[in-house]
Amino acid sequence: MNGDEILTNAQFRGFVFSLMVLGTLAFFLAMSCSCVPNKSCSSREILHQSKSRLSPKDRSLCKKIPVIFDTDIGDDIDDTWALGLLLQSPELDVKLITTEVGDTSAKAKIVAKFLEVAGRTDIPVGIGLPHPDKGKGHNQDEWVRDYKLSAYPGTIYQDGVQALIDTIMNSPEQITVIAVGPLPNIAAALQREPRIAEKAKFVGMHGSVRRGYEGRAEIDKEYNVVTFVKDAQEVFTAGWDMTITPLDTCGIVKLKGAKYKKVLESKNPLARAIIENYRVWAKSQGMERTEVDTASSTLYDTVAIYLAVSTELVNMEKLGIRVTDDGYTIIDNKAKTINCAMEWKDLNAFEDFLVGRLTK
Ligand SMILES: [Ca+2]
Repeated sequence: MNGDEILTNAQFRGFVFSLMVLGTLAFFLAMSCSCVPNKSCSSREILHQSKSRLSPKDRSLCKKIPVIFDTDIGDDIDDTWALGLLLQSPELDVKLITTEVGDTSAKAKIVAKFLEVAGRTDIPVGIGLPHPDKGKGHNQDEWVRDYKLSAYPGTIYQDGVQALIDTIMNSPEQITVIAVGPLPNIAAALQREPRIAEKAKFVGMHGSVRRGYEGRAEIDKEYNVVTFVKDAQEVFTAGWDMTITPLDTCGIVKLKGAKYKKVLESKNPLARAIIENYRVWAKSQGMERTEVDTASSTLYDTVAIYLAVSTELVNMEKLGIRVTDDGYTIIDNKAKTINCAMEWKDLNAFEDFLVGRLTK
């Protein structure tokens, strides 16, 4: 071994050492970049989270969308499915849930008990405008018979409309209001504080644009619009950005066969709570037990939750939509432009998404 070789080996070791130092620095730099809070996720990352290369920690750091969920839960059962999907969607940061139409205090009990099952009593519940003329209770009374709203460990707002206004106005970020029922609360909030339309966007399950119930070729007066037409007209002409799933897309979502069975037999506490509620609701509707063992009812409201997360699986159209005095939602080029989910690109993939989330 001569002197030149010794020098060369020393230089080589120095070079390797430098590489190791640089590599270590690069590793820590990359780690710190991937852990920046509020980094945004692409819609593809959101949709295919189970297959995504994002680690669970990375996913939890994705920028969340602050939302308020306004629901007439306790009437049709699809709201309960939508609530399950909402709570299983890590992209959404639920700031408040408000109850719509009829006995809104009784309806708040379903929300509160469901949130307890989900371990999400950090979410406040706001009691919406009551309609005593619509009677007491709801179709899921049996599920909350022994539940006391006063026992909810989280916050209950007696004035849900004011809670909705305050949540929007005090938020540093734009709030997305996801509304899946008739719209008295939202219209009242717009009347009390019109500036909410500048600070929030709206995503709803409303209307029937080219198709009616169950994919019919004629349009229908859709329930959420026709039951409180004036309120729908106010919401549909407010200054906010609006996205809707009309019956055209949400009216044909139903789980059956293996997909339904996966939810029916899931041990996930939220899936179990959904099925328990479905059985109670089905009894109130005079349905046979075998129907609940076979398929879901139409899951309209779940599509509004999906639209707050992504629009990848639907064809969106920007259409002028006017709410007529008799409760239709017709295309009118002079009316406010609304983002409408008009057709499914891949309904099968949406059903997989829904089942995957509810049973994970
Ligand atoms: Ca609903």
